[in-house]
Amino acid sequence: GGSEDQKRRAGERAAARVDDGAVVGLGTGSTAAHAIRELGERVDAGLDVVGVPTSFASRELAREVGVPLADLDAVDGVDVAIDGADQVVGVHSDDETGAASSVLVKGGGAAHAREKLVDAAADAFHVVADPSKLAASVSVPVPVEVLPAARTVVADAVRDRGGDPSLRRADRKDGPVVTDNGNLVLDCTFDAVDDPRALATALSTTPGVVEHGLFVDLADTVHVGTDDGVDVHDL
Ligand code: DER
Repeated sequence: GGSEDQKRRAGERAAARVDDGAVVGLGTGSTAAHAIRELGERVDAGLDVVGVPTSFASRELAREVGVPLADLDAVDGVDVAIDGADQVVGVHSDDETGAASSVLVKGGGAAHAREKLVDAAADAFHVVADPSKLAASVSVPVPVEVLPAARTVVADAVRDRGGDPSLRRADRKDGPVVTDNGNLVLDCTFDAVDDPRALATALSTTPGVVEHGLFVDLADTVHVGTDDGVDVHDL
């Protein structure tokens, strides 16, 4: 993975562009956490923002650093969302002319259901990442949040599409990870994802799937933190 300094540069740059008076979607994960901390600093300096958290974790951090909060159903739209990713497919940090990607893999933190809700609701969605997240194709497991009762039938459907599903186990709890929404997560490995949009549609239309980690055509930019600064790519 990338360095903490790279993640911090990306998160802080995205937070720096937030306008006064904005409603900001607060992403989940260690890179987005840097953006939330920077927003806390800016609030201390007088910035007027309202954050819409995407997880218990991002809500907790926002409260800790003093970013005012509101639920999605209490605001009139989201101006900008800042969130991390497990993979950003197709963007080459050293190739300005590369075809911009519009496929992310998210869900490393099992927060992708509310992340996708808030990220998609935002007028602008900025991904924050380090270079290790950039890839030419989907090459990490695709997290799929499922209703607990649907675990086996969704696993069968994933296998039917050539995927290898594994129930995400908890580290310091017996049994599986349970999401903020009370559901389970199948991490689905695919040998090759030639058509991410088709896979996304297939997963979305599988009964029992609450949300999957393929974010297609949602992100507007990716801020890639490097050792020298931040590369910003339009998507
Ligand atoms: O769970 C998520 O979607 C997170 O954004 C994750 O994908 C990125 O987490 P990281 O910034 O800690 O790598």
